[in-house]
Amino acid sequence: MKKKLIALLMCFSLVIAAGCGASDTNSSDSESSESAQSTSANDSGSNKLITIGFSQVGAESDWRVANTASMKSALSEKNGFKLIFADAQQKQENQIKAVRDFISQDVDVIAIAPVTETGWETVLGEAKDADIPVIIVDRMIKVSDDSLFSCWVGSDFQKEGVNAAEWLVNYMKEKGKTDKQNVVVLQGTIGSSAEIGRTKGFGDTIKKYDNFNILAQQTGEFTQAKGQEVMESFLKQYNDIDVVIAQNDNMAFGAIDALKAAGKAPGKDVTIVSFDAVKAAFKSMIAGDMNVSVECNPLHGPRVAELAKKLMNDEKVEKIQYVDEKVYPAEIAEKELPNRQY
Ligand code: GYE
Repeated sequence: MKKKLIALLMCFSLVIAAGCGASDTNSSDSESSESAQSTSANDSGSNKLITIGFSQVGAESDWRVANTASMKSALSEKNGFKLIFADAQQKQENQIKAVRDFISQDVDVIAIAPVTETGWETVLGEAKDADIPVIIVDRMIKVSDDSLFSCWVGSDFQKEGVNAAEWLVNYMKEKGKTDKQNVVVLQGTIGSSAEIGRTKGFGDTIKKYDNFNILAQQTGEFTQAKGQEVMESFLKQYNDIDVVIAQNDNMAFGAIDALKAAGKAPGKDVTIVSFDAVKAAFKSMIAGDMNVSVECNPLHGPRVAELAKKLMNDEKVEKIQYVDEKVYPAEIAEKELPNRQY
């Protein structure tokens, strides 16, 4: 908070200087009190925008687009922010450049939705030296020193993975399918917490059940095109796939297209389990192509705005905040679609 202390001292000396000027010259009383007033208005922060640099992952999925929209609308001028937005096109090196840019522009706060968990120490050390608080959004980071970021808000990805596995086990039980179920997993960006948590949560849970067998897992980079491509290659390698776990809805849409092109019926011959629960997934469930989507909430904008304001006011913030999420199976998709916000 060194930076804020300096700013406070500067404002304080300005107020004193304005006061001294008035008594020295004994003139233009109203003028000096006016300037002192406008200084104190800035002091209270009432009309000063908080400049926030936000390094976003990219625009790889419906989830990401909804997350960007939420951040942009919450971090608006109307709400007291000047947002500098940088799209990293799914590359961490672009994020590191963006953060350095934010530091050189001397922003008040930095927000990062990190592509991967590791590799942040150096640049966050630079932000810390510049006394700029850092809010991590969505995916997590792995750093040895917790003081390199102020707080984090996002999802419990491992729990999402566990929820997906438990849903699948119950679904097969209810269908009376006790024979061996062959599973393929379309993973997200390797090294991102969304991928790490979902892979671990699903894998650790499903291995407790003898009738499930993970045939293969491979990354589809969280995009529809790559999801389709990887599914096509799985279909060439294996002719007995019973279940597809797609670590986001967009990869599931790609996999559904690949299955249909191969003459299979997704949602029926092959069970489709997905993550995010974006509107298009509800439509896919209503069409009978997808069986379930495990919710992942992208609407972090208002939470980040609140955290940024608190940090600027030197208020205490919770270090780690998880958002609540549900599981949406196809049976309730029609009823739930009108309530979905993204
Ligand atoms: O599931 C996926 C996006 O990090 C939670 O990133 C996010 C994931 C989300 O590309 O659709």
